[in-house]
Amino acid sequence: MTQVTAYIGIGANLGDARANVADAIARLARLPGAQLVDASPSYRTAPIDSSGDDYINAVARIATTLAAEELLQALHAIEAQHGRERPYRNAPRTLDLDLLLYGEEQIASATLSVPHPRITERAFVLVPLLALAPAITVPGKGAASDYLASVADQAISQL
Ligand code: PH2
Ligand code: MG
Ligand code: MG
Repeated sequence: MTQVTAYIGIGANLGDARANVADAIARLARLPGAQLVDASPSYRTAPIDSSGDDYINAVARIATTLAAEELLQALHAIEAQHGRERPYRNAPRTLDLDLLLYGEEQIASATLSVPHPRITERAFVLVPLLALAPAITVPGKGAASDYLASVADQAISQL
């Protein structure tokens, strides 16, 4: 079966955020239909359009035979296992798993926007993504590294 390389954005700022991010990576490694290929370091980041404590963020690269929608459902299931609640948009969360990139595909459905629409606007995604894949391009947007300068004012430090 065809393997697709996908990138998952991981974020948490409630509870033991560091442990939640580490556990998310471990759960991705065990996900049926997917193999964890690599994970970025974790970073402490200031909330962007969000509130509460600083976030812990990372990005994982997987190889998967799951369809994009199946992968999204699997990510939601892992969030649910961490007790994720959604009281309002961008509320603090125990765990957020976003499908950033799914091969070279561009998907715009009722449930899924890939590439993630704000990849190039957020240091908490761009910096770990580029740590894993320095030459990566974002379908429709070009080289991810071209956007680093525009997020240089967003606080981020590697743990
Ligand atoms: N996620 C958001 C909104 N704001 N800010 C940081 N630093 N890290 C995040 O993961 C994050 C955010 C929406 O999912
Ligand atoms: Mg998110
Ligand atoms: Mg999300």
